[in-house]
Amino acid sequence: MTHPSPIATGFDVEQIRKEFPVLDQQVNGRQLVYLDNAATSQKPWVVINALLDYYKGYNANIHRGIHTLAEKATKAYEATRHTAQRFINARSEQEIIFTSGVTGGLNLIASSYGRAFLKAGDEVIISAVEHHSNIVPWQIVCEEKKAVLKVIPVSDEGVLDIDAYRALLTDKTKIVSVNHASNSLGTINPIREIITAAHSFGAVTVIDGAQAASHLNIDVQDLDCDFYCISAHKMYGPTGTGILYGKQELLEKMPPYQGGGEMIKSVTFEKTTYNDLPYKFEAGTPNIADVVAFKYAMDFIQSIGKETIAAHEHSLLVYGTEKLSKIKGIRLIGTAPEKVGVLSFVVDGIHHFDIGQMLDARGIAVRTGHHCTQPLMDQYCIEGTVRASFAVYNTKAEVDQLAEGMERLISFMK
Ligand code: 7TS
Repeated sequence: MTHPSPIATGFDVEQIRKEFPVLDQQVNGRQLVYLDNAATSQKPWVVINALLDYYKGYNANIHRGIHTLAEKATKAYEATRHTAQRFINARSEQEIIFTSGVTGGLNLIASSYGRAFLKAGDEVIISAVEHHSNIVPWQIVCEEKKAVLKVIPVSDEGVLDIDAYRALLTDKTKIVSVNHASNSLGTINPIREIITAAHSFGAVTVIDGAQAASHLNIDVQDLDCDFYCISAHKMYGPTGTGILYGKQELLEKMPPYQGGGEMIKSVTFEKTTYNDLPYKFEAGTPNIADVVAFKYAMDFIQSIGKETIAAHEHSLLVYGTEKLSKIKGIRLIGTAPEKVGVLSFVVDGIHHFDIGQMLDARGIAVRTGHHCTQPLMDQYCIEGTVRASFAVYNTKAEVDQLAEGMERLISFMK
């Protein structure tokens, strides 16, 4: 979304903040300013109430019971699958697998698809801006299969070098796995171009949507990606659940990832036949409560509208970039023209952990460190950054508080 449309009239951030009870508190004697949304977002009442309602009213194991509570729980669980299918415009609900989150989804693809279809000499391409969870699973399977892992380079601004990517693609490329948006820099990657180029070499594409799902429109049919992974907790939903989307024909031919209850049709000691999609990939009792509540997070996003959310966050990004750039001593890390609401920065001579602690003393929650992107930090020759990341409930006044906090801290320390 290059130029988000103006914020819709009727968008009232103060009204939205009331939906998030955790925001209404003092931290270290100051009103909480929560700017760590790329790590995890806060939860609205509808999600909290869905969890309460489930545990208070119809907690039961799903798919197997015929009693009333089991049926109610099964319906609620499957209702989330239906909502998820529409949320990303998958062709069918069979293409929606519930996982523990993006990490769970990527490991499933690497272990199942990677182990089954990679062979010695094959190539897997990732990018320089990946989170460790989109690096390590591929390293594990590449090592096992003697396949080669290649990396798309990134410019100093944080933009992937697409010419270099095209030069990496060969007939040996079997998988291309990149994120939709970078958690450390905020860069929105040109995934449509990446997907089309990969397909022209017959490679399958995996998109890590952890940082995109609550900000950008996702239409998996339009993108034509083969796999897409999402974590619920980064989009106002509960921790411990997420979606793996996969094209049906690929999921059908993949072997199961884990064995156990639910994923089978019949078991004898001689042979097991596996269940149909999506259950083939959902072994054991799943995270029922969190999946049930996840529906309400998606409904919450849709009720505001992704474009409205993106426009609001973009205005905070533009405002914050301008404010922080003016503060002497701050160096922004990641200045790509297309970004989600992530502001990463360093201050030469002050360690990012110290900055994080001093901001916390003023009630401001930011992330510090390498953000699970160590190779990317190595490229910038830094250990880590301070990262402020925005969600629908953040305000310009909060950005002012961050800027004021930084100004005071720098003048105090230098
Ligand atoms: N991919 C990206 C791009 C991410 O930002 C994260 C989490 C993951 C994958 C893993 O997601 P999970 O839900 O399975 O843990 N990123 C961060 C972060 O930036 N700070 O804390 C977690």
